[in-house]
Amino acid sequence: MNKRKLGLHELYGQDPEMADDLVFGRRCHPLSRRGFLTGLAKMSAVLGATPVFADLMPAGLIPATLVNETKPFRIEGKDPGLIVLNDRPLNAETPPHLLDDDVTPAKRLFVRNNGHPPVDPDRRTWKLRIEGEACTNPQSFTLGQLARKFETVTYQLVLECGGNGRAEFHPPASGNQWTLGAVGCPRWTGVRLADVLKACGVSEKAVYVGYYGADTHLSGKPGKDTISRGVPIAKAMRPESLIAWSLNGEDLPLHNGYPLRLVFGGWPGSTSGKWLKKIVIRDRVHDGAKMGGTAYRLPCHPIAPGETVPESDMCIIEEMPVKSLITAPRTATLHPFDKPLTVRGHAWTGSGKVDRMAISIDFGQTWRQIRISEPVNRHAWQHWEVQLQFPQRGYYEIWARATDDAGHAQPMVVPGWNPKGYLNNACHRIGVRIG
Ligand SMILES: Nc1nc2c(c(=O)[nH]1)N[C@H]1C(S)=C(S)[C@@H](COP(=O)(O)O)O[C@H]1N2
Ligand SMILES: [Mo]
Repeated sequence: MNKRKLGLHELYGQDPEMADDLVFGRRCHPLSRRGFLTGLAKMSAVLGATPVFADLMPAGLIPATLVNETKPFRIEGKDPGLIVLNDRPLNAETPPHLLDDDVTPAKRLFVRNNGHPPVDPDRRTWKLRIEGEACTNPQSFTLGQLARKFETVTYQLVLECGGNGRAEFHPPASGNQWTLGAVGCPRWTGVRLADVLKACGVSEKAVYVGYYGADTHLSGKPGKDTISRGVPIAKAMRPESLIAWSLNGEDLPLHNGYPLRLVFGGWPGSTSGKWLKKIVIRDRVHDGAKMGGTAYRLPCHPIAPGETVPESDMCIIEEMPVKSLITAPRTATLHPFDKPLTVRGHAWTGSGKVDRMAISIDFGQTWRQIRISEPVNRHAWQHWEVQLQFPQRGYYEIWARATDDAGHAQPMVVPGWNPKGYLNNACHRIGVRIG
């Protein structure tokens, strides 16, 4: 069953949980009954006994006793409503109605892992190393040293995967089929990357910073990086570019990088290295894993859908484009005609800020301009809310469109096809029945 082909009218009158599953494709996904099992200890705990021939068990095989498990799939510390797109590595997105909070709770922040997180990392002994060709005074820091030597700062920053919205591209792009929920905006606490880099000596040759994390490659090969990306030195030096150890005042969740990570608000999430072990100050564009080829790069010039692009014509993604989400009501809501409907959500952009927000209930024929809040700081998402009255009973779609301060508006249709399906910032739309 393809969730995108499912008419919304088919969902009304269903048990809301069932409707939710259909809309978000949970029941349609082949992984829906899989267990997320890493390591013998965890598997034993789930099964209630140690599998005796565990080392003969094919990787990725779901223990038969769990195959008919009907309990929802759970990720430790995460909301059971997250949609698991892949369990090896773990990738899970947050449906829009669970992104309604102004500040995204840790349990509702999506997870995008390229490999396996480190096993039981310890924040007390964790060390971060700063070095590289353009670093004149290489040093290592514990978390305690970072906190003592540098000013602690907190910013609310949007983290969005470059591939968010990939599921809508045609021809399809390979990779996790993110729909809308590979985004969140929690409050991050840590130190400024700039302060740490300056203490370690940034030479005039500095062009880029790259990161290395402690996660392990799916192949199990030691020393093989899962991902090692970075940002140009100018972005690294911005005051909101962070080395963070805390999310909403708590330790980072394991899957979101515990105990230490980078956060570059407004840039592809892939720049925000998790389980951060090392930063290199480079005298050239960083050339770590997933910096080349089609990874996190776009054709430098527009192309036709499906066209192949020579590597030399691919450019690294920098700022993320303007985008918005409708977080209330959830799609497929039934609402009484005589009561105004509260519609709300967020809008954000990787550069500048969002300065116009518009809503349509007539498939884009007319747009109503609505108020949008100021961001609490640069790269925080902004909020909007409106009460809608409908002309008569019936089915409507609510469309939302944000425009940034440079005049870029969200497109109504999926924009610029590219080989890996990045940067889909098409307008979000929901269906409601007013009855
Ligand atoms: N070490 C490491 N850092 C990483 C990744 C990873 O797999 N390993 N994934 C990146 C990608 S592609 C994204 S979108 C964000 C996701 O952050 P989150 O899982 O905390 O939401 O982390 C980035 N940092
Ligand atoms: Mo990502």
